[in-house]
Amino acid sequence: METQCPFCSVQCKMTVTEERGPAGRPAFRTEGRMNAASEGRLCVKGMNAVQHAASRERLRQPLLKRDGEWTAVSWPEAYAEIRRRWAKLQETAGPDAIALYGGGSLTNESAYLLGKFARVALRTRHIDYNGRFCMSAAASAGVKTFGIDRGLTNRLSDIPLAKCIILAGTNIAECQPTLMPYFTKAKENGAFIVVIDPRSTGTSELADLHLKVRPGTDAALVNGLLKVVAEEGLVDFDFLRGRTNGWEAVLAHAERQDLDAVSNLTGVDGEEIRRAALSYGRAETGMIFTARGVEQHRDGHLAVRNFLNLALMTGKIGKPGCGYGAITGQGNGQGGREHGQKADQLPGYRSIENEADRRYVAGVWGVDPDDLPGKGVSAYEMIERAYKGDIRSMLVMGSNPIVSNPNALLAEEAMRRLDFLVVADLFLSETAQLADLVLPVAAYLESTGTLTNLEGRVLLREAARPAPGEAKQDWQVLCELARELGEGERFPFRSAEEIFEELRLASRGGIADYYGITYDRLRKEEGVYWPCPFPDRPGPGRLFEEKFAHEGGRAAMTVVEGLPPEEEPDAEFPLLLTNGRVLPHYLTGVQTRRSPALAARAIENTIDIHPAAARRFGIEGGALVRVRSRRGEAIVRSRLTADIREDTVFIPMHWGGVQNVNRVTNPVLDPFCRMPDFKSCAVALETLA
Ligand SMILES: Nc1nc2c(c(=O)[nH]1)N[C@H]1C(S)=C(S)[C@@H](COP(=O)(O)OP(=O)(O)OC[C@H]3O[C@@H](n4cnc5c(=O)[nH]c(N)nc54)[C@H](O)[C@@H]3O)O[C@H]1N2
Ligand SMILES: Nc1nc2c(c(=O)[nH]1)N[C@H]1C(S)=C(S)[C@@H](COP(=O)(O)OP(=O)(O)OC[C@H]3O[C@@H](n4cnc5c(=O)[nH]c(N)nc54)[C@H](O)[C@@H]3O)O[C@H]1N2
Ligand code: SF4
Ligand SMILES: [Mo]
Repeated sequence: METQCPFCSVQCKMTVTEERGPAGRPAFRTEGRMNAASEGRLCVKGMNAVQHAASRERLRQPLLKRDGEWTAVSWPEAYAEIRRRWAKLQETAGPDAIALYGGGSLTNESAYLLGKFARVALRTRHIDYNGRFCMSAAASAGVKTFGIDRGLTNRLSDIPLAKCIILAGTNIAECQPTLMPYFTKAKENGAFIVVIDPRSTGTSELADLHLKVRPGTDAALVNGLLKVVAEEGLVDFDFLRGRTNGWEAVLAHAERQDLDAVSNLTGVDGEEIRRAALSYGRAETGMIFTARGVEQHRDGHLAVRNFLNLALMTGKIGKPGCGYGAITGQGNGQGGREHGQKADQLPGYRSIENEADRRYVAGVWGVDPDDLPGKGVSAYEMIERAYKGDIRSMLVMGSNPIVSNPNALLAEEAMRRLDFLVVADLFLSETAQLADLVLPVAAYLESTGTLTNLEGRVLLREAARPAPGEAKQDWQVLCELARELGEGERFPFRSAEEIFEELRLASRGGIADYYGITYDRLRKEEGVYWPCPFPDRPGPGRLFEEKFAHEGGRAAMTVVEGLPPEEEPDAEFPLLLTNGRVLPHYLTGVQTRRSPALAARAIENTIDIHPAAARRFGIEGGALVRVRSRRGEAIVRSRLTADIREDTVFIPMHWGGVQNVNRVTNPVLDPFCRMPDFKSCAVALETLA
């Protein structure tokens, strides 16, 4: 069976062979398959991805909760139940009482259809998705600075051409492992690698210079880098004058910075800031990559914009070996953010608040533009509205919100307060356990659709195996449900390809233009970069060679103030908590904890503590530790390691229940993009008696 790994944004291609194992049970062999991104490599998650897909815990039938007990029901019964419950709510509380919550693992077709379903079948403004927690800061920064949000401005094959690479808040060795050879190749070619991360990681092993930044202070750190670039005459004035707006103010602001103050705030030595700036500024070519370490903060949008200021200030973009990358997270983290799952978005990256955009998409959908609802609110704000009772029902498709939202205890209570919660999933996830109705859906091996990888390359993944039991594809559920609601006419699709044909039209002329891409083309060409307006021409591998995507062709620079973390440690909560990922697990762990080979590599959640901090707070290695913040507490096992800053602790995000780090995290939102401040909050530790 030819397929693609369901996990991260590299979307490694693979071949899975079904064999007969011991006692006649099916067994599987997985091998990497040649493709332009991973070049045939697979990481341990891809190697074992078949285990969860073939798990006996897969949902096989719709389940309805009656008096607290699950009862298997037929699909028609499930749809009828949804119709009854929703009709009543719409009548008594209005269309906005129903919300949809999507995900970045959905195919482009399902994500597109979910957006259409919200606006056309339900006419609710309430739709958003888990990518709000993932790509929103980098996405909004790309749109504001460049006029377009495509994660990588370059092909992966440009990486080995860069002579200096800055990896800020990105742990590629654990999160996109099959991309590591691009960076090792760059290093062999003489690249100088700067890693910015509060911890030593598999990625920082590549570094020539590691800036162990204090969590939440990246924007300030970049101001320090800009200061040195300005002082040392490393500014590319020709580039700034010819291709950007706003550079004068950014330069003046950089010149005013005090390197000692930056050093105090960020916890990075001034000399190291100088070395990093000189290495990048003097290098002939250079690339900057950011990921969630920089972005998941209350100032994530501006922190990314400051890195973009740095790239522009030195003219390092739009040329071979020069560019920027926001390393996309989920399998379809890129495509999932382009076609209307976002609260303010219509397909093709169009805006739901723009009259012309509304008219165009309404035309494709055959509805009156005035009937399209307005903009809704972000994922965490939908949770808050559910908590307050303004949202009364939710359909969750492809996410596990009670584990992945910040302030998870509130998220859980919000879900409990809903009148009617429907979850479409492969498994009885933590969120599904709270549902009134659970719908079984097909996994990656069993569903056809397109996914857009981190480079902005659209890939076709075809179904290789039937879904277990009565599980259906996500888009199929939406079409059938639309029919039940009397809206079938606008959801007549019999295949993913038919949906893609409509998506092509709906995205045509938009920023994320897929019009030139067809299934036939994808079968022949392996993948096509967007924007791709013409069926007979390739999409661009490298963006911004001549102009940026804003009207007038110039990039927009902006002054960024360096802020301290929102919650500075104090006597009651003396440490800064950050969090992230480990190699064998994926997101909330619903899938990887059900894969024996992956689960065995990390069976419980842990907290990394510096030995000096552990001494100070009387924590021994291997002890169960209660981690407390102003929101709540989690219980995890301690690991003493000098890899982390003394003032910082780190907890992975892959476990629910009392091990869930999000019981502790801070839900304050970035005002520009509504990204929560996941990655810094003040905590206290104590050993569990
Ligand atoms: N194994 C694995 N791979 C994955 C995933 C997974 O769950 N597991 N998830 C996928 C998804 S959806 C995503 S979004 C990506 C995420 O990919 P990444 O963003 O690379 O992953 P994280 O571990 O969340 O964070 C990256 C690094 O940021 C550091 N960091 C924490 N706080 C700060 C800070 O304030 N500043 C800086 N500069 N660094 C900081 C952390 O120590 C960590 O090493 O990975 C994708 N790949
Ligand atoms: N503290 C902290 N919290 C974080 C983060 C962090 O770094 N730190 N990172 C954030 C980020 S970047 C992300 S992306 C989110 C992710 O958070 P979630 O959206 O909660 O992530 P998953 O665990 O992938 O949940 C996906 C669910 O969908 C199911 N699923 C898988 N494939 C399909 C499919 O094709 N169709 C359907 N219907 N269901 C499917 C899975 O079984 C699983 O239950 O978490 C965010 N939360
Ligand atoms: S998790 Fe990512 S890097 Fe690993 S095999 Fe899957 S797609 Fe490739
Ligand atoms: Mo993500």
